[in-house]
Amino acid sequence: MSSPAAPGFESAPLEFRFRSESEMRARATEFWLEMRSRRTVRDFSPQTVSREVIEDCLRAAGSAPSGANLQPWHFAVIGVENTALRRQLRAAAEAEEQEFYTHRAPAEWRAALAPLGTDASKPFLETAPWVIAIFAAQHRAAPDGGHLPVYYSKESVGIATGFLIAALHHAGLATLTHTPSPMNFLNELCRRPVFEKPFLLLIAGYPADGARVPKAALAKKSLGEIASFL
Ligand code: IYR
Repeated sequence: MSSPAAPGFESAPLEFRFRSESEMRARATEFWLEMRSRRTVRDFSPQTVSREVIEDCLRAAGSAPSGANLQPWHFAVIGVENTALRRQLRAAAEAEEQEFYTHRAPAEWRAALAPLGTDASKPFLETAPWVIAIFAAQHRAAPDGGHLPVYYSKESVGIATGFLIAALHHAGLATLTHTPSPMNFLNELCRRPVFEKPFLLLIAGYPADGARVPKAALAKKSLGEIASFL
């Protein structure tokens, strides 16, 4: 059965590959195990990673679903060769983070972060091969020069970011989701309009030799804790 296209709009045939139950189960397990092996890494190697890899991962991110398919995301990619911008980025992020860790973060937030060993020092912003600043548009340009709304911007950009993290991991890279707060400085540094709200910074590259992860980060809730079948 095919559903009718909305009147006045064209449709295209759905490309969907049906898989056997056993193939589906094997693939679901394989993907879970692959995703489970992802770790947030805080120590990056300066080893370079080709732009082509990052481009395909960004294409994967751009394939995400979004409210009314308006794709309200922008990925500002800053290569390691852009040393001046990287230096500015690090200085601005560390200034905010210094404030955060010493004053702004409430005690219980600091306590929640303590086992992860994060601090205001962000050397990876200068040394990791790729830094991707992700922006969420709050509206879009109208043909008359005014503004039109976008829908579910945060949800859409969150989904696309999840795709990007999964794609980078699948490609064989380590990532770090970094959230300097507030991160308004990113608009100016990345030359993005003010109606695009910084969403997060994603750092990608190889882990440094001997990189370690906090044991606390390995503890993931069980299926019974995160899901209920009603
Ligand atoms: N924004 C700070 C602090 C931080 C917050 C959360 I929530 C983390 O999971 C990790 C760190 C930073 O990025 O260091």
